[in-house]
Amino acid sequence: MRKGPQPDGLKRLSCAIVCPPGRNFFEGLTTAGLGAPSYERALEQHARYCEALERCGLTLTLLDADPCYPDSTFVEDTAVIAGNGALLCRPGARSREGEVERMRGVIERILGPVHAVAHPGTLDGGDVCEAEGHFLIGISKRTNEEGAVQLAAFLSAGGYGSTFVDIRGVAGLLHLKSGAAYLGSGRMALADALVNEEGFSGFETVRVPESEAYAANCVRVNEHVLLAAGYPRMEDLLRQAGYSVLTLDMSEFRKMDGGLSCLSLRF
Ligand code: CIR
Repeated sequence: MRKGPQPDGLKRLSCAIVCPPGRNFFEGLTTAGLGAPSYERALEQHARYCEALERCGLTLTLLDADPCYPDSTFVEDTAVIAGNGALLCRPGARSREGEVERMRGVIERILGPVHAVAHPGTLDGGDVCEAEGHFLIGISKRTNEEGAVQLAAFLSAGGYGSTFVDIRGVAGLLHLKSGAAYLGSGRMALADALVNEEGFSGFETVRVPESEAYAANCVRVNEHVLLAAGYPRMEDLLRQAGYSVLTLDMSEFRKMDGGLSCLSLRF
């Protein structure tokens, strides 16, 4: 594995949109079976997450918690931002559909007019993994083929290529990025469930230890990689590969099927 992979061609990120969990966060969707999250601990973990993004050099737009949508802290699912602008998603879960309307206003204030996925397409941002100008798009229980095609067309208009990765038959993955993270320099952190997927064949792989599959949802942000705390083998792998790793306690978000990437929209 090559060492010292900074800054390695990745586009520099400067902004992130974040939204803290609301008091009814525990009413969101989950399959984790890990019990109800503590609101106080989730708030604390979210605050540490925001600090970490700031340490990576990002300026944050911090939204108010939205009690109408208990999953709205997972802002990543509401939009895809590329060099040619933003595409509002159309979440695959009905209870999350309304989250995008507020995001439209927020993103338009920062980036100007946005495009939007239209019926019958569905798209969750968690299914979109950017690897230096090429986008891997997961077809999942949340993102359908029509949504993926609409995203691919939007990206193509901006000069970006894309590849579809069908994860509907892959057990245990809510979104593509539940099992994959682009680390820069052509290198992808991949959960076992995805290592044989054709779409990832061109990448050097950091294979996430099977017992630490949740750690696959790490996030490269400028000079650092954010990693969930409590996954020592993955942490060692990343440090040995030369990355500066910031670990963050994600226990309460994991209870709601959420990971590090979903808590922010970065651009
Ligand atoms: C959901 O089921 O939609 C939320 N409870 C979790 C969303 C996590 N988002 C992501 O992985 N991008």
